[in-house]
Amino acid sequence: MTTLLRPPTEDAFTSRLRSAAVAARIGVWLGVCFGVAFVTGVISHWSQIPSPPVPFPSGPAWGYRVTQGLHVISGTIAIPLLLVKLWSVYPKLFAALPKPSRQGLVDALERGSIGVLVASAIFQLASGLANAAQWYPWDFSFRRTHYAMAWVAIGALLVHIAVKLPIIRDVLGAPVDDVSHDRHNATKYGPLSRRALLRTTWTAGAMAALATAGATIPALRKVSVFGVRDGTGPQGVPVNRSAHAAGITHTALRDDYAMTVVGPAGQVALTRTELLHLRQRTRDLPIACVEGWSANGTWTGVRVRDLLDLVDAPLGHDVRVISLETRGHYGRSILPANFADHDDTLLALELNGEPLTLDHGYPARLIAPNRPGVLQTKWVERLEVLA
Ligand SMILES: Nc1nc2c(c(=O)[nH]1)N[C@H]1C(S)=C(S)[C@@H](COP(=O)(O)O)O[C@H]1N2
Ligand SMILES: [Mo]
Repeated sequence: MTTLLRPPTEDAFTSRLRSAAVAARIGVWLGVCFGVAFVTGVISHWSQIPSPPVPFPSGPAWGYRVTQGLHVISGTIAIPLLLVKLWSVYPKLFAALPKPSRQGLVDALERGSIGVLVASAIFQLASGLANAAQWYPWDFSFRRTHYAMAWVAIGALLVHIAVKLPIIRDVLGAPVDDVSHDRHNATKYGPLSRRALLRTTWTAGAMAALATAGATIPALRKVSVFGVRDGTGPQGVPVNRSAHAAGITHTALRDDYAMTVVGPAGQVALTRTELLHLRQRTRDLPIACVEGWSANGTWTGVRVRDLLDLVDAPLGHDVRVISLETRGHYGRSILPANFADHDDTLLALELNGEPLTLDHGYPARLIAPNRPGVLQTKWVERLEVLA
């Protein structure tokens, strides 16, 4: 092998910034970000299980908006933190292979678990970022894969923390410039102190948070220069999938549109005018997309429970919501019983005082409290009470 191709050795890295003292301090906040993202991610996954064994709560109405906003914000903050942390421990990648001994085996296992941690963490952040940017350059199901990898990442993270705990304790208990855990030749001062490197990292994290938070916090909209969604759209609410993209422009505007409710007592079909003649209710409820943006709306329409009463549906049954859209993945959803019977769950006909625009789900769309946007089915044409 020529010298050009030979990888560097661990000793070739001499900056004293690449230290356990720096890595552990960033690691604490990285751990917080991954912890928040994991818990909120599990909540999001739960909310999307069609008929969950443990019912997903139908309140508070803003719950999913907060948890999913936190999910995307914490994941975004983790990106600069992870980059600096990887930089600070990068020399380890070139450490000599452990000797075949008992301790060597333990070292090898530890390094293997760090490999899994790094790979899964990068996968989670990269796939999550792409998802928040509505970019799906892959064939696998995002939700299933991101969820499965979350367990891999959190497991590897816990192992990593357990293994490193003695060092973490030591370096966090000592001043940041302490050198007792430094590699022996990592002594070179750079243009930056450790303290300044950490400050820069925290600033990068804060900027990452600001750059995305506007998608969910209206007051920050103007600062969120990198926000993929600016939080606006027709009727003051962003549009996720347009009527054109869903291919329902013609069917939604047909004169013979009717909403069919199917239940134990048979079925009832209602035109939009007939729906407008039923008792109307108005509710303030957010649309909170899994991709991280959210917006409040004032919705007016018929309570789903009132529609279920028309076909004598008893309380406590899940309802299948079917859209005019036949080609996407989100043309159907299951409305769990606790949502179907909820006083705030509407088949909305109006948004913010005007008839729904085609893009927001005209002639009628579902809106329920504490439900991920992806399940707030638009262009609804049929409700089926399930056994
Ligand atoms: N039929 C149908 N309904 C749908 C979708 C869809 O693709 N098809 N997208 C969902 C998603 S992902 C979101 S976030 C909300 C957004 O609603 P809005 O476009 O009115 O803001 O609609 C939901 N309802
Ligand atoms: Mo969404």
